[in-house]
Amino acid sequence: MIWNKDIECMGRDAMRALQSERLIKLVQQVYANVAFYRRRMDEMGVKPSDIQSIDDIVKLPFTYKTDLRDNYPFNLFAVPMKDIVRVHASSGTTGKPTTVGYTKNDIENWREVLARCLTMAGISNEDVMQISYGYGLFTGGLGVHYGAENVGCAVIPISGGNTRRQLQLMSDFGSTVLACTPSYALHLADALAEYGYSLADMKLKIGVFGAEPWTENMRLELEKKWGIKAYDIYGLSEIMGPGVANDCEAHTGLHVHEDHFYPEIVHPDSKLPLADGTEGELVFTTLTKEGIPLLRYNTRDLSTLTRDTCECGRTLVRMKKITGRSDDMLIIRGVNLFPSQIEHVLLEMGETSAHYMLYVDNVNNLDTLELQVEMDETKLTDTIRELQDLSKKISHALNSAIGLSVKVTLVEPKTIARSEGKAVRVVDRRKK
Ligand code: DLL
Repeated sequence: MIWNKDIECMGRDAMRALQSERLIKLVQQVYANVAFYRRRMDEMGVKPSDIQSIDDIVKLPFTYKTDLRDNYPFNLFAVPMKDIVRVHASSGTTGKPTTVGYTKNDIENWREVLARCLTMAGISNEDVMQISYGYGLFTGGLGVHYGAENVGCAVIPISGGNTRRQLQLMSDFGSTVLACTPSYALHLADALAEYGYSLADMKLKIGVFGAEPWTENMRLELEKKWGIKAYDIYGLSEIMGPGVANDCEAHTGLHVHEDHFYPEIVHPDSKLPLADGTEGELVFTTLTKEGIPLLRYNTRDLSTLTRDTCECGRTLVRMKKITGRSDDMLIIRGVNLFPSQIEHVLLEMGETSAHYMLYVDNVNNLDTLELQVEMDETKLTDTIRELQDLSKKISHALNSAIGLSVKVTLVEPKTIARSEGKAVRVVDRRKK
């Protein structure tokens, strides 16, 4: 069991002292090693010596996803490549992903916070853990994997997809923990009977679900369907990956590992800090990260913070379950998708017009995408073969750009509704 009581139950003053010490060091480090931050701080007239305690964090510049894109791939790294031992990536707003790098210490800290999360969820070395988050550039699979090994679980690194095999191995190997997105967990539960299984064939006790927003009702539903205890794990690749926060058995918010990731809530428009209990954009500063340390990274996730001691005894600040986002990012089967990525692919191909509408549905608890796109007036054709070929070509290009399969339907010019204000390009028909 990894419960770092010294940190997780630390008194507020001691935690603030630790955060202050770490912030001072961090600011010196990024000012010296990251040209982007040096420039930003110079522009704002802030010197590293102006940062004397964690309260001074409000003097520092924010960082946005676009800053990672503009510094693609490695310009925000604060150490030379020889000190980087791993690279991960997630969706950017256009063609380029956002890339992050980890040093050995970063991986060690990640293993530690993840192990704390899993322990919070009651997982121990007695458990057999089926990790059905995707392995690869996405942080879900490998991130949870290292933490589960740290706790001493028997890890089954099955990765995502292939429902039949997921259920077969869950039954044969006696998995006691399932780690995947909540929507996939629901899909697997509903598929049990179809593949000839019942709950009696399974030993599942605990679910560690995250990577997409889900409600408390969905949590209760998953607990009922599987007969398990379900926990919420939160994180994002820019800050570390899964394991930034997790809920405990009280389910009254997710404990943020604030000795590594300092959270703030800011107003979505003014970007001014908001008091505990008020909803706004969640912002994190990485207090210990070496590879790609970030100052005040605006996640665009909406939440609130509370600093009361939890009934589990942990004093770590809690964030409420994410209620939504302040931008247009969609999460499809755990994969982040910006509508602008679709537009980017269409424009790059130049074979259709740029008028499109994306329909998001949920069929058997799996998200599906259909893209309707208007034909180019100058390239109209009635030949079915040509239409099919073009749809396939677009679908293929989208798949390789965004990693999701999209059904493409070509429609006649001027058939997609034009909007008078902001263009409406996405119709999300998934039930919330
Ligand atoms: O989704 C990391 C992760 C993997 C978290 C596995 C949990 C489990 P990204 O691909 O960078 O990283 O996407 C990060 O996903 O800003 C949120 O909008 C959303 N998100 C992640 N976890 C949760 C959660 C991973 N528990 C983005 N609840 C974040 C709600 C979540 N939204």
